[in-house]
Amino acid sequence: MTRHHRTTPRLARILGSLLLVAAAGVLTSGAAPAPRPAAAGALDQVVPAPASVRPGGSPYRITERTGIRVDGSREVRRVGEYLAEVLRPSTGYRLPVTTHGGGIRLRIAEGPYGAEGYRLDSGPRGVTITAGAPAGLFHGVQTLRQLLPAAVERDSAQPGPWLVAGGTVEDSPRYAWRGAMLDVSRHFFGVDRVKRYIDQLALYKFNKLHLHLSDDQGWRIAVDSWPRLTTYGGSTQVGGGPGGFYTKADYREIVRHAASRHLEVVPEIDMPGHTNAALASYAELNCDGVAPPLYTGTAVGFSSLCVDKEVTYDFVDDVIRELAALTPGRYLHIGGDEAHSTPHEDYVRFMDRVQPVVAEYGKTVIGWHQLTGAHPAKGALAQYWGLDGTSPQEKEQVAAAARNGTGLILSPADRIYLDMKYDASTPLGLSWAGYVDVRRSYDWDPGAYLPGVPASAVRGVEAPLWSETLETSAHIEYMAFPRVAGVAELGWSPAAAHDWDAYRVRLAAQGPRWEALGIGYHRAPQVPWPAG
Ligand code: TNX
Repeated sequence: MTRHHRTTPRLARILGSLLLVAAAGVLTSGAAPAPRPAAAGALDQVVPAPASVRPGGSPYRITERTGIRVDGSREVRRVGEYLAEVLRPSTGYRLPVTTHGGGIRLRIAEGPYGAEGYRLDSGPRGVTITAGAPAGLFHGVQTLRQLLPAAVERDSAQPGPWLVAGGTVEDSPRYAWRGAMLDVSRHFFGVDRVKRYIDQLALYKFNKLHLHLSDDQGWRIAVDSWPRLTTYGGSTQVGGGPGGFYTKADYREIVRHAASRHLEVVPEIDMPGHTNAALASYAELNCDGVAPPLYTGTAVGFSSLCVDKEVTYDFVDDVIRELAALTPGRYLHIGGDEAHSTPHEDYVRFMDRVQPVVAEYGKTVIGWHQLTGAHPAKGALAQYWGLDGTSPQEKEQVAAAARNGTGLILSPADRIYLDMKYDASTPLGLSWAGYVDVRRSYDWDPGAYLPGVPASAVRGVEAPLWSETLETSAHIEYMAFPRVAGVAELGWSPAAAHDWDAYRVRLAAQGPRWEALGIGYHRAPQVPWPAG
């Protein structure tokens, strides 16, 4: 891994000012600026691109006298503490979080911010982030991080100087749903690995973490009323390793950590297909009463819950009740994809019975887009994972549901499946949806993607990361970075900001940040990364 050269503080100060002068001369629209070393982040180098940026005025300099001022509320103070935790190790400053004084200020106020927007004002006297709610302050803090030099992300003292370019950012998201999905079933990822990914997603203003908690290869969440789901059904994974599962305490810890990063956890129990781990754990769930063996391969579409048996619905009720009780968020994902061994009429009957159970426990249904072939419940969301080559009939089925009120989350497999290989030389991942290079993952418009879908039906985007070939955090990061940043921009930035040539330059400036954070990203040749 490359590290930055250490410059003397004085030289760095001069270099920093020169860069700021250069940055101030760059307009936010028009021709892409030439790549330059990303020492200090300029106002126009943020990912995802803010809705509006007005560079100008002198920078603010964080010093040993800087404090972080918050208003009274606990949630605002938490955002302040989070910012302090980011800044303290690299700056070496105390950065007290207090309700008086100056420097960096986080304030809640009425204004045009919405649930997640913010305004950031930076000048010689300080930086103020204003928002209507703590989530907006948190997203503003992510912008502030990118306005500081990449070395701010290191976990040991760095020379600085810590300049924040002068100007104003006014920002709010295009979509309310900006998700990432992690498949913890095919290979199990423990609590610390999930937290690490959450922290990385927070950098780019994601607000949903969808966990794929069950599949043929493993059941990963404790259900007290059906204990063998985890003790047996969670005991292996793809390739035959030991697997694993989350206790309820583990899961609460993930939910708590995600909430501290303003992400909502969306749990998925996939059904009626993708259920071999459950069927192997309880013989009575099988139509023939015989439990199949555990499965450690990577085929799909061979398992189904028994739609005709009452015990199936007792099981589903128990699972949904216990999972809903663990879920402060609004949504519960019931899968519904690739139910190839469930006859269509059975699939429809099953979904007709199961969706009301989700509502009964106070949650809103999400299903993979095959749910639109049944009767999506009122208010349900469908997650589209088709590709360019998906048949017009299937696309129209989804579009008709959207016109009928079903909201859509877009996860096109040949665009933002992060488990697809970048190209033929990618050592990890799959390629059933083709190769997905960085440009392909970024260069499409969610608002105009599916024909016949009203723009208002599109709730946002979500990048799934299926884990058939992925076992470690390093694997997750190599596949997610840099593409996940592009998904963040599709979800957050206004359509008018979309421009591959400008984006690839902004993206390149993230490389040194990822190096500072220890994220082993793919140095895709389409991006002009600064020399490492
Ligand atoms: C399709 S996408 C699947 C998953 C696989 C994935 C691999 C979806 C809803 N089903 O079961 O893991 O492809 O890319």
